[in-house]
Amino acid sequence: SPTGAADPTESTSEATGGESTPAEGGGGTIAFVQGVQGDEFYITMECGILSEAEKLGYTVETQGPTKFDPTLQQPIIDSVVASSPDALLVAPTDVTAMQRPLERAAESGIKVVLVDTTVEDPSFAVTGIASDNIGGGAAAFDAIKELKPEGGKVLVISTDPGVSTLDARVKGFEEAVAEDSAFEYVGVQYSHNDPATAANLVSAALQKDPDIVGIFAANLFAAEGSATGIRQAGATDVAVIGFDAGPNQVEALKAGTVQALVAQQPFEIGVMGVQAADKALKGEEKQEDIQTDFTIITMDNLEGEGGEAVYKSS
Ligand code: T6T
Repeated sequence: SPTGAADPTESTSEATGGESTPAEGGGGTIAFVQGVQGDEFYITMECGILSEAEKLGYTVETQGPTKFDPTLQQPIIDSVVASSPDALLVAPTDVTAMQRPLERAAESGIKVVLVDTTVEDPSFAVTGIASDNIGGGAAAFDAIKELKPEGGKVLVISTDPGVSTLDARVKGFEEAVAEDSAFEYVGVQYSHNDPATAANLVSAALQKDPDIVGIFAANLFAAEGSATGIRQAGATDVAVIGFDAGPNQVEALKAGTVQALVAQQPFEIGVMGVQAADKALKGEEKQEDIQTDFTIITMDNLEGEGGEAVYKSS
């Protein structure tokens, strides 16, 4: 659940493990602040962070807000600053609201690495590591086009404006639709990262425009809700393209409620985040931003290598 009701508010993982001696140059602490608790994307990222932290000898403390909401994330950042970790890996929940809190973290001497999302002016950060989100949005449109070559109306379900990744995906999708006169864009609706809201938005949109042929659900919870909305509306012929490929998304693909997934690389983002923090702590305070790849997954390549389906960002 995106509210993560069953999850503890904080989890601490001793990545170095009991008695082991920290690797040379490591031995410090890294705070990881997720966009939201209980999100398989950030859980997978945490696995990458823990794995690399163990290799490099860091201890990791993971926390996340119960909702994808800057008013809940800001106090977590403030308490992280008070606890003075060596580095902070963070997925900011809003480009504007999280700017000052994260700047303050950097000003206090913490090496800040932005993972997944970013803020308006990330110049205080060591680096930002994120998917090619514009490319992912464009690829989602290509997937709809492949499934619905005759064209028609298309809808986007996002979470909230101001989330850098989601805004980029929507932009990439919108630009691609605008170039194809066979398709008509009926707009973007915001679900506040809540699957039930996404389901209601999709049902209402299908009532208004029963001839919608495709929906781009721009993150995990948007996809979960969109699939439900389509089922409730009995509109089984609508193509749904989801972003992210957690276990539930793969199940939805197999069940046929979602036709394609844009899979990011959250584990790798976590690994690279720790490597960037480590390099910053060893003196490389400014590093190039890193753009990670994504893969379009359909039933055709789900079981295979997916070789030709890997989109390399240019
Ligand atoms: O899609 C990911 C992430 O990239 C985005 O910034 C927020 O939503 C997810 O965490 C999926 O729920």
